[in-house]
Amino acid sequence: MNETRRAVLDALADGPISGPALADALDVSRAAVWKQVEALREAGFTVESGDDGYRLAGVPDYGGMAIEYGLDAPYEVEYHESIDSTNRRARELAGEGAADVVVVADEQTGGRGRLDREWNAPSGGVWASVVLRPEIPPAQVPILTLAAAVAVTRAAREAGVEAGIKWPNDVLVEVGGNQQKLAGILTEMEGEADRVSWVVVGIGVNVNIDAADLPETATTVRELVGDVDRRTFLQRVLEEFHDLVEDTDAVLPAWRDASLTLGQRVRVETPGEEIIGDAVDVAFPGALLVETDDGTTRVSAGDCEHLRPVGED
Ligand code: BT5
Repeated sequence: MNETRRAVLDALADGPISGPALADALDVSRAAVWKQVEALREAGFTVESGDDGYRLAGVPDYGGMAIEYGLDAPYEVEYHESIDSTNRRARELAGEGAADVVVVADEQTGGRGRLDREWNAPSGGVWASVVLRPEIPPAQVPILTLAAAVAVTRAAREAGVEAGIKWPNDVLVEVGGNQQKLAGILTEMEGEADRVSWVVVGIGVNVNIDAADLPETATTVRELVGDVDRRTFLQRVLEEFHDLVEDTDAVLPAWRDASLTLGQRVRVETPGEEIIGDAVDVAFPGALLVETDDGTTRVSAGDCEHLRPVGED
């Protein structure tokens, strides 16, 4: 959102304020104020105009400006009602040099998971891809994926959903003895050996959606606690994510706190082999430490399955 628009919104929220007073405060013409007010109304904001001036009376449920408004993170939002994949679009923007932009869609028609798997993304979910240009080597990028999982878990818990993380990036909820998937993260990047050029962190959360519209292993916020304010939910995810990106030392302790994997017997399918053992810890930038019969193995990537808690027969 540009500076003027943000200033207009803030002034209207503190309103009522007259057109001339607003023009004076922002040092723009009255016609420019009028144009800004019209643009806000078109974006779904309710701007009342009375005898004493303009006043902000309502923010739209969702949409680019609505998500940016009140967002305590320095991201610009590009919003689509419908798009194939927010990650695909974010990669395109990243290639054009974008930074700190979040692509958000109400629905995705070609959402993707890891390893080119399909991701169901009907209307009502939170589908968002953050473009970052961090000054880190590619090998450290997994910490950003973990940060996203922590951010989603925190937002979910604030919404009353007892979510936890399965290594590395699945946000799950225990439903009737089964762990069902509430959210997934897909991180993509481009870079040289020593420095990334860009990173796209794609976050998909099943928010106001019927679980019946998703794979059997999925659950949704609607199913668990009823519909929530999707705008606030996404804002909280982005704010928590931004804080962790700025302070990556805080990621692993937070991840451990939210983890469902540590203390479990696990089977991890890696590209080369299958590892079975006890998940004992996570190490920077995101490796799982698994104690096997042959000692402790450090697993950097793979699909993890929880077998049973350590010590339980
Ligand atoms: C993931 O992959 O969990 C990463 C998902 C990332 C989605 C976001 S949405 C915004 C951005 N734009 C994109 O195009 N993608 C990102 P993975 O661990 O591979 O899990 C994929 C598997 O989860 C699928 O094979 C299904 O079994 C299952 N699945 C598909 N849709 C689901 C959903 N909505 N909820 C839960 N599980 C789902």
